[in-house]
Amino acid sequence: MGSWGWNVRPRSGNRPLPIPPPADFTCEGKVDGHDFLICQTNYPCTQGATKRMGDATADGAVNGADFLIWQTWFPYHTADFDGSGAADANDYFIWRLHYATQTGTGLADGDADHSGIIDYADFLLWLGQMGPNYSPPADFNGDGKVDGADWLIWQNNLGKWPNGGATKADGDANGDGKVDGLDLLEWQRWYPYPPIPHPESNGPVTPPPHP
Ligand SMILES: [Ca+2]
Ligand SMILES: [Ca+2]
Ligand SMILES: [Ca+2]
Ligand SMILES: [Ca+2]
Repeated sequence: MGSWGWNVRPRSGNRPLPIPPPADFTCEGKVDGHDFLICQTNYPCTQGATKRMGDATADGAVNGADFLIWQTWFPYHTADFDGSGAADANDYFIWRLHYATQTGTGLADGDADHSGIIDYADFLLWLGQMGPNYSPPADFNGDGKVDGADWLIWQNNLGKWPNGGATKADGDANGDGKVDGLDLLEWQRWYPYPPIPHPESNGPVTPPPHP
């Protein structure tokens, strides 16, 4: 096992991939038809099988149980772009950076669906893994958006808790119990959220062939 605990922002280049789901036999961050084919090719196998051969249950066999696991996961595209072990806020900022600049292409740059382009579909996959009710740290009124209403909450409460005690609903985005300039910075980091979709036609195209 490697160390999955690193928490650094990624750079382009060599980076370990996120923890792959049990049915991701090719270990590239997605569960798709290619993984099914691997399972099918090696079925039936009663001993000595590995995950790369289609053994999702780690019992050394490739059998019906592995197909069921594949079914449970399919279709899956991880949105854990930084390899932290889970989709989280840092992954969102990785996606947004490359979405804005149109420079990334790989999973580590935010291409969750491996389409060869960083687009809004990748954001939706990330959001799906955060949960439909995800509320960013700067979403003070909890409506799932970071907008002017949240900014007003921050402004109205600025400086009211010099010794701590403020909550997210009061305008404390960074969890230090105060409402101050750091929380405004966090609001600015997120605003606007959800991100505004833009036409995808100006990005790098030519998606790689899918298995
Ligand atoms: Ca992550
Ligand atoms: Ca994509
Ligand atoms: Ca809000
Ligand atoms: Ca704060």
